[in-house]
Amino acid sequence: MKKISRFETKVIHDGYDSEQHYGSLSTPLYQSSTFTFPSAESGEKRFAGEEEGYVYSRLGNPTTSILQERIASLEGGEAGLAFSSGMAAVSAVLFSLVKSNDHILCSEGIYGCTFGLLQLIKERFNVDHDLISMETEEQLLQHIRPETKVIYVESPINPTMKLVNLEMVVHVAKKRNITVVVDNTFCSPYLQKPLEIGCDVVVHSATKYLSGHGDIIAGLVAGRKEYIQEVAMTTQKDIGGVLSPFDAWLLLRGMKTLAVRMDRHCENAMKVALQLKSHPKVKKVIYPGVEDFVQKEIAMKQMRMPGGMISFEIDGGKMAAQKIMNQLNMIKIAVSLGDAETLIQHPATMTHSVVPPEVRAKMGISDQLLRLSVGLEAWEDIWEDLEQALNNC
Ligand code: LCS
Repeated sequence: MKKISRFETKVIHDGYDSEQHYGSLSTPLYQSSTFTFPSAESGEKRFAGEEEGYVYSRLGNPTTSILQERIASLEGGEAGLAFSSGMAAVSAVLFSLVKSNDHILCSEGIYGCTFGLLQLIKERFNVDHDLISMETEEQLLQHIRPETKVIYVESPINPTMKLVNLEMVVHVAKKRNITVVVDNTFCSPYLQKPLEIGCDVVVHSATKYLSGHGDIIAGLVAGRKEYIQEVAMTTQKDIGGVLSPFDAWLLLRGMKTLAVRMDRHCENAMKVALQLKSHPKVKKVIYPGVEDFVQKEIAMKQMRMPGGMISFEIDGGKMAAQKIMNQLNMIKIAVSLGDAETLIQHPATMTHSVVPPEVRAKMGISDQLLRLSVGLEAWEDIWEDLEQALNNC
């Protein structure tokens, strides 16, 4: 097949050739835990890596392989790997890159469970970390130690929507042989491609925009072939957080509409953000698409569009935030994001409740911050629901 270069086409076709599967238009689902060998000798060779072929679905599965090839192609990586959750992906990547006494430099603001994982590996395995805002090269250099092995970045950061200048991070890391890992969950490869900027590894909670339908928990990783193979045969194989073939199949199905969904998420979010900004009860709207977004230049440089996530603050602390959530009708109160349904959550008591209050404050997560995952409904319906909730509080 002729090599395809446009994202909207790649997301539907890459990694799959129907002619090799009896012409099946839909990706076949190989719902099998194990694979038979034609002979004992063949089994021996497959275990020794001397013969191509599947062995056991924790080590590889044909449906999952299609998904892995697709995410690699979309992110501009050489290879991809699928996991049973975003956290399985994040932990497998970190465990593959650090050992005791190493150090991780991390963006100040990360998903609550990633924060929890960093605490765990510090306490149990003596891998230290620092959370820093990563605003300047000087600040990064001040915190890099001889034992720093990884710079771990979320951009946009969950839930504060702060950005990290990926080009700047790569510039600093490359000279020092430090691996740059980017959690690209909030953007998806349609909006941002960290590997093309020079970052080394991309991780995803594919539970979110990539799946898009709120029906699976999944993680994906993309990067260089040699590195991905090493993770596949070490921290994935031996810890075991692989994606089930059925969930790989659902994810492939969901991903086909990624580009059209992201266009609509972004369009809706822009309109809702502008309305929120003009409402007297809203103190602050944090959305990379609005004119007064402080890191507008970085957004324009590294993101195709501003995304579907908005954070906003109202007056009155936790009580006021909860009151607004309880007033909503169509918009659902739920964690997760990137689904067709608009979701609202309160980071201080939900996704980031495991982060100590003083660290939350430093990250910019106040008790009156609300996070909105703008869905695919008519934007007027999303806004009317928010407006009536704000007016009635
Ligand atoms: N990375 C980011 C940026 C996330 O937002 C999440 C989950 C993960 C990794 C972990 O992925 P999972 O294992 O859940 O697939 N974020 C969530 C959130 O903001 N609300 O609910 C889950």
